[in-house]
Amino acid sequence: MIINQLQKIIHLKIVYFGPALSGKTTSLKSLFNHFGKKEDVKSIESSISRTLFFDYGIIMFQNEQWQLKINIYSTTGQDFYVITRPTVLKGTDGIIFVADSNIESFKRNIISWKELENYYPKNIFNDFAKIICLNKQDLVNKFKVNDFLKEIWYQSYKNIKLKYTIALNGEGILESFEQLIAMIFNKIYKYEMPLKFNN
Ligand SMILES: Nc1nc2c(ncn2[C@@H]2O[C@H](COP(=O)(O)OP(=O)(O)O)[C@@H](O)[C@H]2O)c(=O)[nH]1
Ligand SMILES: [Mg+2]
Repeated sequence: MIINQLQKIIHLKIVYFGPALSGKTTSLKSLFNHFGKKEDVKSIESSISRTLFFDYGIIMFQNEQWQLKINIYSTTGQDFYVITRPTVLKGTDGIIFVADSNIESFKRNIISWKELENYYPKNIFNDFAKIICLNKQDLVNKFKVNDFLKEIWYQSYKNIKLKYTIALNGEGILESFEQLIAMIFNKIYKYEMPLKFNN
C-alpha cells in the first residue's frame, strides 16, 4: 500500500492467485464487468487463451477527499511461468485465492495454496487479508469443503475468509472483492489512519 498524503491517493495491490484454470481470469473479468470496465483488463495470453504472464487492471474509487486506486493482478497458473509469480506477489495488500471446486482439482488447490504460503514469512502471510473463493460452485462433482480446509490448516490463519463463487456468471465475485477491501481497511483503522471511504 502506498499512501500519498499530498495528492490524497491510496494505492492498493490485490492479487488473484490459484491453480491453473481455477477461474482467476474469469473472476477478474467478471469483477471489471461489474464496474463497466471489462475492456480495461489487460491480459497477455497464449494462442489457446491461457494467461501467459498475468492479467492486470485498475479500479478507482473516489470520495470527497481521497482517491483509492486498486491495482489488480492475476497470476499465471502455468508452472512454466512460475518465475513471474514472485514479482506479481510483491507488495501485495490482499489476496483472493481462487480454488477450483472440481473434485479432480483438489490436490492442485492444496499445492497452489502451499506455494502461495511459501512466498511469505509466516507472520507476513498471516497479516495481510486473504479470501479463499471456492469457485465453480455450479459443478456437480465438488470436493468437500471441510476436507480442503483441514488440509490447508484453515483454522491456523488470521485475516482469512471463505467465499463461494461462480466466476462464469459473476456470482459472489463482487462480494468477495468488497470483503477483501473491507478487511484491508479494517487493518488500517487498527493503525488509526484517518481514512473514511464511501465509494
Ligand atoms: N463451470 C465453471 N467453469 C468456470 C468457472 N469459472 C471459470 N470457469 C472455466 O474454467 C476455465 C479456466 O478459467 P480461467 O479464468 O481461464 O482460469 P485461470 O487459469 O485461473 O485464469 C475456463 O474454461 C472457464 O470458462 C465457474 O465458476 N464454473
Ligand atoms: Mg488466467
